[in-house]
Amino acid sequence: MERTLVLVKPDGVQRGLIGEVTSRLERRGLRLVAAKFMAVSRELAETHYAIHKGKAFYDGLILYITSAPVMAMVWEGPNAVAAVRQTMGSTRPTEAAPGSLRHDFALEMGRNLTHASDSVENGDQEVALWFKAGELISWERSNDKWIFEK
Ligand code: DAT
Ligand code: MG
Repeated sequence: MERTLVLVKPDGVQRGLIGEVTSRLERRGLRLVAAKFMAVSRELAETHYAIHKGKAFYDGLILYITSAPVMAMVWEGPNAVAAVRQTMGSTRPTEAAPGSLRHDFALEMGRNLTHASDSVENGDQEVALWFKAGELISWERSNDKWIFEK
């Protein structure tokens, strides 16, 4: 089953939107695999955002993600990566589709509430970076067959 890392970033936590994000992913039919409320070390932030090192917004991004706790989660389902990115909306909130989280709750790229893996490969890597194998729960939901075709 495809898995993706989701972070409710510090702004989402501070604004009391953990429930809103979680609720939308549950409602979509995705299945929760792991969750932890945590402070993000500078080292973890730098590894997670290594691809953006050297860009103009990098220092601000590291400060932002380490500034307050985040809610880190793993979600799974068919096409989980694409489904979660769609539910989050585009990186720039003013370009996010109406009804997406970033459209409904954000205005600026530097305060865009959530992170979601952008490919299946990155999803696997990010899940391994943020969670230990023993923290990932494989389980069956009673209504899975009404949401997952196979
Ligand atoms: P996403 O979070 O949608 O995957 P990304 O991986 O391209 O976007 O960038 C990571 C974060 O960095 C993004 O959520 C907000 C910030 N960011 C990206 N591009 C930016 C830019 N041009 N100016 C300011 N912040 C930016
Ligand atoms: Mg990204």
